[in-house]
Amino acid sequence: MYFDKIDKVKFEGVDSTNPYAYRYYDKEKLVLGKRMGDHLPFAIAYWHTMTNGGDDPFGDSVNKRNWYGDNELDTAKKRVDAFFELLVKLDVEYFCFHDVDIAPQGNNLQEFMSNLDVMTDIIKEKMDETGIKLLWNTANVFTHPRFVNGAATSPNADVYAYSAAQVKKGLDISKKLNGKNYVFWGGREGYETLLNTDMDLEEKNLASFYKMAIDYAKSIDHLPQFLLEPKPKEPTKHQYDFDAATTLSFLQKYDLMEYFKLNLEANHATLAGHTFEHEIRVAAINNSLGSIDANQGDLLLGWDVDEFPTNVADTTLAVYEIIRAGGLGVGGINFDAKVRRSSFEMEDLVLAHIAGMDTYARALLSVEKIIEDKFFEKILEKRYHSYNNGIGKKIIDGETNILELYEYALELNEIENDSSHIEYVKSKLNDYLV
Ligand code: XUL
Ligand code: CO
Repeated sequence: MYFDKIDKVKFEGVDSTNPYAYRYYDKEKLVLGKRMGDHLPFAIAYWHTMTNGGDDPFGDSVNKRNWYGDNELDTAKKRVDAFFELLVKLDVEYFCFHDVDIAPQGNNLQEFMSNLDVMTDIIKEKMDETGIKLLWNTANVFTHPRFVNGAATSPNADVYAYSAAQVKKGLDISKKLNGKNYVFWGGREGYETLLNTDMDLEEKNLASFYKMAIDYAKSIDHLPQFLLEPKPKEPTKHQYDFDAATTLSFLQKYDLMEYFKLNLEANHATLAGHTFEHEIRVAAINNSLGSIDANQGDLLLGWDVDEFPTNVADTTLAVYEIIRAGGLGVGGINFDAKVRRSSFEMEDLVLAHIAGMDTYARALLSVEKIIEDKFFEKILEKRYHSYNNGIGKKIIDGETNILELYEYALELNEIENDSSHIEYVKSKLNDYLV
């Protein structure tokens, strides 16, 4: 036992004063015709929860963890035990990891690959024992110094090949652990200055990389839903997958839409100058909403702080988009979030996930009220009513042309618009928050 001070976390209702209980997350509760647990397929991120030391540019690691063993492999094995204990205690059904999170990298690629075999055998056993599933895995091709200039967009072909090898293994692992999705976050796929960058070559190489991954996945008879995770900056100044729209245009250009959906992250959206709900809507209207990385940024900080989500209003707007899009399909809600440096106790890992899960549960309950009340739906109907008949209907049906519109406009008197009453509309959201 690693979290020996913690019992299984249960739903105790809003009046509970037990910090180790869910006050809103009630897995079995029916919401909008579906179990809350099915609306909110939560996943825990291995990297933030198991390997993060709590260090920052000004300070050393602070996190108190009790899974350190005699050597790296021993620690890695203990981590798996602790991780599954946490998943079970929190009643979370999914998890996500990078290759480097779960196994020591050894002295060369061969050693890394065989460590991965050892560790995934152990993880598979735990999965079979608990019924916990792999939401997605990915290859970390950005931390090691060899990736200093990128991976699949590196100017160095050997780095490209090395990254491909990690992805090949990642897909083998996905098959072994029956992963539902496979993620590509373009860690250092971007650039600092055009003076030394062949953007066209780098983007073409990136597209070929994805095509090779698809071909390989098909060849091993395991094609998970591929996900690209947009992020505008950090670590590079210009990341190629800037935001949902940019990433979709890349996928369209290289004919990859069939295989990829998007993994959208709240803090990446805000770094791009968007809201999370904007990114989700852009994906949804392009049939590309795949999965989400749940976290939040800090308006006062301009980088990726990956806080656990605690803002109910913001989360409600995101969940509203997810529900309107028909849910996440085989995707899920991965807490790509880390405890703050001053939350260094083991128990903080539990409290942080409870906070995130209760925030999403409150958001879902708020969305239920929004949908049942139809207030915003009615606003939409009224706002676009000019397209229901007459010239508006012709525009929608593609049955007019610019000459007809010209003649039509000449006959118009001064046009009057309706006020949008934006303040009233926005403040109405507060009435639904749980
Ligand atoms: C980095 C980030 C990653 C990806 C997986 O900002 O979000 O953790 O989610 O590589
Ligand atoms: Co992420």
